Amino acid sequence: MAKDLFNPVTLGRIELANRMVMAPLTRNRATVPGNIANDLMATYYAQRASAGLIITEATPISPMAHGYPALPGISTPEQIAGWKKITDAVHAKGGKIVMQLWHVGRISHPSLLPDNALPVAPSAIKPAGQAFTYTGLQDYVTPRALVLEELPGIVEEYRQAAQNAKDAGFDGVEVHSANGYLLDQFLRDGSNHRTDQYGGSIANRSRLMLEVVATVCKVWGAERVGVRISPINPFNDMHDSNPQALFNHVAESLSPFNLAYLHVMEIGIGATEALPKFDYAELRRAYKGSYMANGSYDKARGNAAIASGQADCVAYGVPFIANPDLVERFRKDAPLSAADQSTFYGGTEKGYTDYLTLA
Ligand code: 8OZ
Repeated sequence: MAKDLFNPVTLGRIELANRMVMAPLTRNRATVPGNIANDLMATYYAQRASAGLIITEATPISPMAHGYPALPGISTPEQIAGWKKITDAVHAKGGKIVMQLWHVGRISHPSLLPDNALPVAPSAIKPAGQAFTYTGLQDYVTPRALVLEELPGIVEEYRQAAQNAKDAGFDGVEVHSANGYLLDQFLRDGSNHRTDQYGGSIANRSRLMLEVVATVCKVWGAERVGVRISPINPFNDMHDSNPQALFNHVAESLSPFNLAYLHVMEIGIGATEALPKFDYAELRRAYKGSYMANGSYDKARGNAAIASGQADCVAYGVPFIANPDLVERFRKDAPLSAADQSTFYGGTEKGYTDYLTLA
C-alpha cells in the first residue's frame, strides 16, 4: 500500500496515528502575570488532538528566554501545573503532544526580561526590526554577548526545562533551533561573530545546539527528542554565508543521536530579497532518521512528500489554527476554513477555540 498522510508512523518512540503534525504556533494567550498555561489553552490543544502529533507553541525555558507578551513558560511550578492540564486534556482524547523548548536570545526587549536586563546573544549585534512588547512595538536593542563561562548555564536551563516538560506529562520535546532564536543565532554567521570555540567554523557554530541536544537527550532519551531547523529563513534578520554546508553539517551531526525526528522549516518568512538556493533533498540524504517537513504544504504536496520518502511526516501550521479537525477534512477532501490573522497573536477565545469542526 502506498504511504500517505493518513498512515500511522513511529518517530523514535513516539507513535503517531497519522503523519499530520500540528506545527508549533505562537498564540500569546497564557495567564499573565506568571506566564502560565491555562484552561483556554487546554481547550484549544484538545480540540486539535486528532493530529498525529501536536508540537506546542514555542515555550520559554527560563525568565531570560522570553521575547513576546503572554508566552507560557516551563520554569515555575505553576507553569508546569498549567501545562499538565494540557497534556492531560490531549491524552484524554488520544493525542500525542511534545513541548517545543525555546530561548529567544536577542529577539526580545528589556521590558520583557527580569530587572529590565539586556537580551543575550552569541554576539552584540542588534537585529533589524521591532520587538512586540506589552506597550506595543519597540526597536530591538543591541544584545549582550554571552561570555564563554555563561554557556554551561544556558545548557543547564534547557536541561531543567526538559525535566519540567517531563514532569508536565509530555510525550517528548522539540529543541527550537530555528527562525532566528538563540540556537539559530549561534548557528548562522550573520548573528555569530564569536572568536572562541562557539564561533567561526561551522563545527564551532553548531557546538551549543549539539550540547543542548545531548543534554536534553539525557533527560528524555533521544527517541523522544526532535530538533527544528530553518536553513534559509531570513525571519528575525537572519542570514548565513553558506546555509547548505552549515545545515548539511547539522544534519550529519544530529544523525548519530537517533532522535525522534528532524523538523525542517523549508520556507522563509517575510523575505524581502530572493532567498538563497537550498537543496532539501540533499539535506534529507545527509540526515539519517525521520524527517518532518514544514512550509505551506497542502494535502497533495504532503502526500507526495511522504510517498517519495522525502518526508516521514508533515507539519501544518495555519491550517490547524482554523481547522481543528484538519485530519478529517483532508481525509474527506472537505473545504478548509480560512484563518483570521488579526487573532493569531493574543486575545480571547475568538479566533482561538471558536473555529468549527465539520457538522
Ligand atoms: C511568529 C511570531 C512569534 C514567534 C517562530 C516562535 O517563528 C516563533 C514565532 C513566530 O519560531
